[in-house]
This record gives sequence, C-alpha cells and structure tokens, in this order.
Amino acid sequence: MKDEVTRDERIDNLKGMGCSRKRVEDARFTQGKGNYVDDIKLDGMLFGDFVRSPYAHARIKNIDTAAALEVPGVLAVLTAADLEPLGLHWMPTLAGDKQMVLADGKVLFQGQEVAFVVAEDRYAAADGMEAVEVEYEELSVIVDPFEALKSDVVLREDTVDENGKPTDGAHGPRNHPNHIFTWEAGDKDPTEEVIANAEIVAEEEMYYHRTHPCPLETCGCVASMDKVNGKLTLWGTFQAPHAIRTIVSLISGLEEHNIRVISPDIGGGFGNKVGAYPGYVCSVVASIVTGKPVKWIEDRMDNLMTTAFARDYWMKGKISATPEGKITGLHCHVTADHGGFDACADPTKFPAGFMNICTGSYDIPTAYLAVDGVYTNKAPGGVSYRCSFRVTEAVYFIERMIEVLAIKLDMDAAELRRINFIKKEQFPYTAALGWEYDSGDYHTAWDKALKAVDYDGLRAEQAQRVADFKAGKTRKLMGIGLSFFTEIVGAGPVKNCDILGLGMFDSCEIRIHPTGSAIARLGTISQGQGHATTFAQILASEIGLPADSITIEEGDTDTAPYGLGTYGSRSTPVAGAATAMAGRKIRAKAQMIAAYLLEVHDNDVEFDVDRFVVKGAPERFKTMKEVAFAAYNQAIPGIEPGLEAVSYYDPPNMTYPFGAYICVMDIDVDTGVTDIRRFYALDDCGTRINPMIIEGQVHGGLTEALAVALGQEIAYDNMGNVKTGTLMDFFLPTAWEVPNYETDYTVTPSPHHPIGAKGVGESPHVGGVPCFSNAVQDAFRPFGNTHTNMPHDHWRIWKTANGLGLHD
Ligand code: MCN
Ligand code: CUM
Repeated sequence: MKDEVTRDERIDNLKGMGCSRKRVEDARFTQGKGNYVDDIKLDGMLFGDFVRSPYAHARIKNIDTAAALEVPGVLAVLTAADLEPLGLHWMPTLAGDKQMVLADGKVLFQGQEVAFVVAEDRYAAADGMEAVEVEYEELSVIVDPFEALKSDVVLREDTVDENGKPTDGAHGPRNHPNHIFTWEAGDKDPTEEVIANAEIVAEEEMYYHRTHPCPLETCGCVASMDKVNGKLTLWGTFQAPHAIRTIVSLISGLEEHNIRVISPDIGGGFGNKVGAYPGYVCSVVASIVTGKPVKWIEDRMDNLMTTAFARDYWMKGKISATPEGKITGLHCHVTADHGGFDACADPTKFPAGFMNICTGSYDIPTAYLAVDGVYTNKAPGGVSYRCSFRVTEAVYFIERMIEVLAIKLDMDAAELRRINFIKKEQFPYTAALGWEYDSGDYHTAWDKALKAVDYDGLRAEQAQRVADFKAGKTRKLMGIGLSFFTEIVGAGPVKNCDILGLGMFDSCEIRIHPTGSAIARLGTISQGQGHATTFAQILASEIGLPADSITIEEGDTDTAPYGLGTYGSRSTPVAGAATAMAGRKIRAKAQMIAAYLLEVHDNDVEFDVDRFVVKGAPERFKTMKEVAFAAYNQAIPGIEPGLEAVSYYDPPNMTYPFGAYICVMDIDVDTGVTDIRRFYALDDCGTRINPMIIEGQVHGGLTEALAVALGQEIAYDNMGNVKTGTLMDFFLPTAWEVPNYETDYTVTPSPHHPIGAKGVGESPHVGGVPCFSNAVQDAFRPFGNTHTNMPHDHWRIWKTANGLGLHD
C-alpha cells in the first residue's frame, strides 16, 4: 500500500498542537449568532430586578411593598422577610463568610440588594421598583480600611458577640469588629532581622486601587423550576457551572441530580462571573414561588457598582540588599479592603489568594508577608479581573519594589533584575514564601527582550531627552517601563486548593464516533478564550483525528464531567492536562484494537501522527479512523465495544508561566497626556497550543492592563457613593488609546504537565500593569520621583509633574 500523503502533510491535516487554527466559535460570534443568557426566552418567562440601596450604610426601618404590588404586571416583591423562613436571606460566600441576599435590617454598601421585584417584563419590574417604599436611617460610613480598624462603628453586627467582641472568622481570630482575617506567610523574625541589619533598605507604600473587569455582557441568569418533574434548570453567566450546581443544591436543599446548570455563550468573564450573586438566589426562589421561569440581568450600573470588584490593596514593603544589589530580604504588609462582605473567590486556604508569590521572579532568601482583611462600606467581591488570585497585586508590588530599590542603589533596574533572577538551574525552585516554581529560564527571556527593544539605545535616548528637557528644548519626558513577572496558574493540587471544600481538579470525557470523529466535554467553560478551538487541537495531536472532526462542549452540568470551571488561567494547566490524559486512554485502547487488526502483538505497533504502524514495517498500519470503526463494529476478543474515555486530573503542582514586558512612553509634562510609543511583550507559557489564540489573549490582557494602570478605577466618595458607576466615568480603552503590541515568546515547558503547557490568559494583565506603571514612574525618576499611585490618568500625572516642580 503506497501512502501519497507525506508525514508532514498528515501532521498539518490534524491542525493539532502549535497550529494557529482559526477560532471555530467565531463562525457564530462574527455573525451575531451567539447564544447568551439574555437571548434565552422561555414561555411565560418573568423578569426580576432589584431595588437597591442609595446609601452605603443605613438601617432599614421599613419596607412597604403594597404600592409596588398594585403596579400592572408586577407579580411579587421579595424581601429578606420572605426569604428568612426558607433560610435564604443570607447565603455563604466563596470566602467562607456569609452575605445578605436581600438587606436584612441594614445595608452595607451603595447598590446593595434590598428587594426583588418580579414582573411580566423588565419595564413593569422597573415601575414596580420605583413603587417600593424603603425607609432608611443613615449610619456613619467607612470607606477607608485603616479608619475601619480604628472606628467604634461596627459594620457587621453578625460578626460580634453580645459584648461586642469579634467572633472568630473563617480564617481564625479577628482583632476588631471590622477585621476579617490576618493571613501570614514566611518567616517574620528572620526577615525583620535581615532587613534591620542590611546596608541597603528601600521602603515604599503603594495602593493598588479598586477596579472592575467590566465584561461586555453583564451578569445574569434564567431560573426555571419545572414543578412536574421537580427539576430546576439554571442558565447563567457562570465561570464555574458545576460549583454553582453544588452550591445551589447545598443552600436550597434540592437534590443535585435535580439541578441542571448551563452556561451558554459568555460575553467575557474576566473573573466577574466566578462568584455567586443574590440575583441567582432570588431568581431561583422567584421561579419556585411563581412556577414560571424568571430572568435576571444586571444593567451596566448594577454590574459596575455591585458585582465582584478587584484589588483594593494597600501594600507596604521593605526590601533589603547588599550594596552590589543582591536582594537579601523582603517584607510586605497588606491592608485589604474587602467591602461589606468577604466574597472573594480564592481557594479556601488562601484568604489573600496567591499574594504570597510576591517574591516574584527573584531569588530572595528570606521573606515575610502579612495580610489583614477589613470590612468597609463598599461592594463585596474581590479577586477578579485577570488576576490569578491576587498575583496581579503581588507582581505589581515586587516590580515596584525592584524599581524603588534600583533608585536607592542608583542602579539600572534591568541590571538589578538580572542579578537577582532565579537561575535556570535552580528549578524546580522553592520560594521563601513556600511555592515550588516548576520551570523557568528568566535570563534568556530577559536578554531577548532587552535586545529586541535595543534597551541600551533607549536609555541613551532617554538621557538625551532629560538633557533636552532641562535645556528647555522639549516638554516631553520619556519613560521606559520594565516588568518581569512570574505567574502561578492552574489551581490546583486538590491537597491544597479547594473552594468551599470543592477540590480543584478538572476533567475531560471523550467519545469517539464510529466514523472517526469525536465529541469531548470538559469541566471548564470558555468566556471568549477559544476552548472549542484549542482543546480540539490537544486531542488532535493525542489521538490522531483532525481537530475539525472534534466537537468540544462545555458548560452543561447534565452532560459535562464535573470540574471546577474557568478562572485563574486553570483551563489549560488542569482541564488541558485532563484532555491529554483522556486522549492517551483512548490511544491505549486503540492500540490494542489496531494490533488485533494488524495481527501483531500490542507492543509491536506504535502510534505515528494519525495511525498505528507495525514497528519496522511502516507500510503496515491502521489509521485511527479505521480503528474507531472497528472499535464499534468488529467483535474483538477480550475488548469491549466502543471507544470512550474520561480523565479527572488532579495536577501535582501549579504551572509558573513568566514573561518580560517593556513599554516606551512619552509624557507631556504640561497636559499629563501619555503616548505609548512601543510595547514589547515576551510570554513563556510553556508548550504553545495555538499561537494565534495566545497572541489574542496577550493583546486583550495588555489592553486591560493599560486600562487599570492609566485610568480605570471604581472610586468612592467619603459618603460611600460610587463615583464611577457608568461608562462615562469608568475608563474602558478603545482602539484610540491602544498601542500596537509586539509579541514574542520563549518556550520552557512545564515538567509535570502532560503536554508541557502552562496557562497564559492572565499573564498579560499580571505583567502589563506594572509595566505601564513603571513607564510613568521611570519618566519622572530623573527628577526625584520614587513612587506615585495608579491610576496614572492625565490629571494625576500632571500633579506628579507639578509636585516635582516641572511646571515652574
Ligand atoms: N493557550 C494555548 N497555549 C498555552 C496556554 C493557553 O494555546 N500554552 C490557549 C488555551 O488553550 C485557551 C487560551 O489560550 O484557549 C487561554 O488559556 P488559559 O491560559 O488556560 O486560560 P483559561 O482558558 O483558563 O481562561 C481563563 C483566563 C482568565 S482567568 C481570565 S480572568 C480571562 C482570560 O482567561 N478572561 C477572559 N482571558 C479571557 N479572554 C476572553 N476573551 N474573555 C475572558 O473573559
Ligand atoms: Cu482572577 S479573574 Mo480570572 O481568574 O477569571
């Protein structure tokens, strides 16, 4: 038998690993044929919406729903009093705290859910909301976490005993009624001793402001209780549909097999859609009460003001070094503003997420971190926005501390990084705060990046610019922003990562059809990341069927295997690994079938691209397609019919992608306007599945980083009013503000991942924010600047210039 197709052509036909395969999901998205939650329309469907608190802190004296119930089209108005008999007026949060579903006696933040109006349509619901009369008594408002820890105002009366003493929280003792937890990592005394005795110590305080992911599609759901068969179906914008199913079962008492959770297309998640919201609970209750499907969809203001915020970390650092620049110790204390309820979505044992990766990419022998979580009168949530559980904060912290130390040492910041990087031969590397980094080659990446931008040339140009500025020849300064980040993604080993007790493994189930095509289902859910494209590529390379012949399905808990969903860039490290492992199980069975068909021993055939060949006789082979047919249709002694496999994968470790980013920025000192001249991003996410998708992830993450660094903020006044609750005030960059990104890569595979892949989705945000920020700070370094807080909008930059006397 002669094979006309070359081996390379066979590889290309699969569109497997490493191929920039076009996104299969775009056929529907680019034609406006996506199917989002708000596209779901069921017979008799009702609409529910919230009466929300205008006050940030107030007692509720009375809620009168009589007038609202008179409004045409309004069918019901739920308050905490209605939910209380069901035990549903409060709900557990992912962080082990509890949160009011509807205001129970008081409100703790502006926009808090007070009553749920259920009506025939959205317009009637709006009229009904207007008619609900709520009597509030204003209480004093605390928006500053430092003040919260000093104040006698008790924000959460449910967290103190009858003597007003704080009861223990989910993460141990609390030292003040407004204190949530203290979390520590590393060695306190040795670190403080190293720093106290060091020749060089740099100190800085920095605020990583509160922001919000602001996905294009807001959060929402449709709940439909079928009273005939007792089955609840819940469609929603869920990043973790199985976890939602389990939580709904636990809090509602419905048996889990009677709950079907479906995440249809999701218009961006970015972390906003990990948590559980009062809207979900109220929609389910309303559907049970009315016997009809109930939809709840946030409007833009609801989304910006009330659903999971990100950051809000006040970080205080000390870093010590030898005069030559070798870092000897790092000390970090964080005051973390969690708002009115601790609704962060971190693995249970990590109340401050993976903030203890704050030693970054550097070989720092001694370190200590302490984080204090604090209640304030702001919206709950936390740990969302392309963050991998607070790595954004950690990387921002260390990448600023490095710059501040470089200033103290009067040293080039690129060189300071280089001499402190963990070396290639030190991997696997155990960091001072406990993590074991799987693999890395930082020096190679850094050198490649510096060379790509002609770093020395840039510094020379910058020096000239400073001279010209001082000579009055220009009013523009030039900043060179550097950042080198190490990410920690792929939560995670079940032994140390769970959310509310749910272990963070993930899964893939594959069915090969007789004609040689397949469907694979995963426990994750794409929100735009292109899983239908990339997971088929992993399988194509593993099992030798073309990616175009493999359907990937996610998000329906009745069909997909149990998994913990998509966030923390965990899909590739965990579900991607499960996919490869399930593929290998398929291959193992297929090998036995092929051997039978070829009349040789199992060990005498080997897999080659898309077929099994007899060792030493490549002309004798059976393709995977032929094997698939035989698996179903040929009686094979000792082998069951069919070709299916499932893998539940508990990763042995997380993966540690890294990258080197450089930003060149011009700043107009008189207007504060920034112009990003160049942005270079080198990412190493191990083995690359789809380079085009990776590039898309990097472009998106960098744009979100630009937003956060240069203007985006959820700002509050001291009355707790949200000042940025609309897109008029909340900065979302458009093509106008976004520069041309240059992307690059190195490949350092993960040694423990079956295909060597690490995650990438969050990397560009994690590395991007400090890079943009460092560019701004660096422009002012020659004039005495050490640190200014983000967001670096034009006004703040102008103030920095003014403060440095550059307008004199
Ligand atoms: N990929 C690859 N090769 C690798 C690593 C990843 O080709 N070595 C591909 C993956 O197969 C996948 C994509 O890149 O198609 C992202 O993979 P991964 O890094 O595993 O991240 P997740 O799929 O788990 O996505 C989560 C991550 C997070 S946590 C946020 S937040 C974020 C992000 O993805 N939200 C996004 N990117 C987003 N992109 C879009 N469009 N929308 C969001 O809501
Ligand atoms: Cu932290 S945002 Mo993503 O993990 O969904």
